[in-house]
Amino acid sequence: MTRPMEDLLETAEKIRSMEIRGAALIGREAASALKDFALSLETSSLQEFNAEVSRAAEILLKTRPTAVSLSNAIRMMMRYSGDEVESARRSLAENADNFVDRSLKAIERIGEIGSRRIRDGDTVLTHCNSSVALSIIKTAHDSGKDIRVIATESRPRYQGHLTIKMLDGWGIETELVVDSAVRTVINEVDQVIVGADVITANGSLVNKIGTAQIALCAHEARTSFMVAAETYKFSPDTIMGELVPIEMRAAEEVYPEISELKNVRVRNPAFDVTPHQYIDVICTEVGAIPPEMSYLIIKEMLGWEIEGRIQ
Ligand code: RUB
Repeated sequence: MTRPMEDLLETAEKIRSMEIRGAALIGREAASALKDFALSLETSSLQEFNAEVSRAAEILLKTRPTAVSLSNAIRMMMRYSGDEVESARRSLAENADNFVDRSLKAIERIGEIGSRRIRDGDTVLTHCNSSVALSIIKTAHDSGKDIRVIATESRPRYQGHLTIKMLDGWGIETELVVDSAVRTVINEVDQVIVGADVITANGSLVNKIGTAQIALCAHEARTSFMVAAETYKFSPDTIMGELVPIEMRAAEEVYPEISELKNVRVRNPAFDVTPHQYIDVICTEVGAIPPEMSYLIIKEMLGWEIEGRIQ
C-alpha cells in the first residue's frame, strides 16, 4: 500500500469514529484528504489517476452516510478536469481549496446574518455541537448582545460537552441540561438555534438525534426555531426523490455492556428528521430563507449536480 492511501484511510477512520465530526468539518477534512491524496499519487497515467481518485472518493463517501456536506464536497472535487495528470491534479486541488474557502466564508456570513435575529437579553437553546449555529451565537455575543445559552448534553456522544466548553471559552453564560429537560426549560427560551446535516428539497431538516423533539417542543411553546445551514448542506438527491439515509451507530455508544444482555437490543440512530412546518427560518450564506425555499436553493446553488438528471 502506498503512503497516500494510508493517509487517506487514516482520515476516513477519524471521520467514521467521529474524531473528526460535525458536517461542515467532515466536508472540509474530506476535501483536504482527497486533495492530499491526488497531489501525492505517483502515476503518469491519467486513466490510473482517475481510477485511484475515484476509489479514494468512494472510501471517504462511505464513512458517514447522512452528512450531505460530505457527498457535495466530494462531488465538487470530482468535477476536476485535465488532459494529463499534472493538470488534473491541479484542477482537483483547486476545487478542494475552493470548497474549504466557501465553507469558512459561509460560516462567517451565516454568523452575521443569523445574529441579527438575536436580541439583546435573549436566551438561546442549542443542541449537539454545530460550528455554524455557534457562529451565530458567538457573533451575537461579540457584537455586544447580552445572551444566555442553554445547551443539551446530546446523548449518547455528549457533543453538548464540546459546546459548553466553547461557550465558556468565549465568556458566554451557559447552562447545561439533559436532553429530556428541554420541555421544562423551553418557556425560558427565545430562540432555538441548531445546525444541519441535511436540508431536503421540501425544507425538512436532518440533524442530531433529538432535534425533532426539540422542534416539537418549540412549536408547542411558540418558540422560534432557527436552522444554520450552508448551501452545501442542501441535498440535490432529494429533488430526485431519494430519501436521506439515517446513520445507525453501534449499540455500545448507548449501553456499553449490551453484550451481557440476551433479550435486549439497542437502537442508536444518529440523526432524525424535523418537518419543515416546525422551522421558522434557515440561515444560509445567501440569506435567511423560509424552509419552503429549499428547492430553489438546490436548483440555484447546486444546479450542476442535478443537470441532466431531471428528465
Ligand atoms: C453533528 C450534528 C451537527 C451538524 C451540524 O453530528 O448533528 O448539528 O453536523 O454541524 P455528529 P456543523 O456529531 O454525529 O457529527 O454546523 O458543524 O456543520
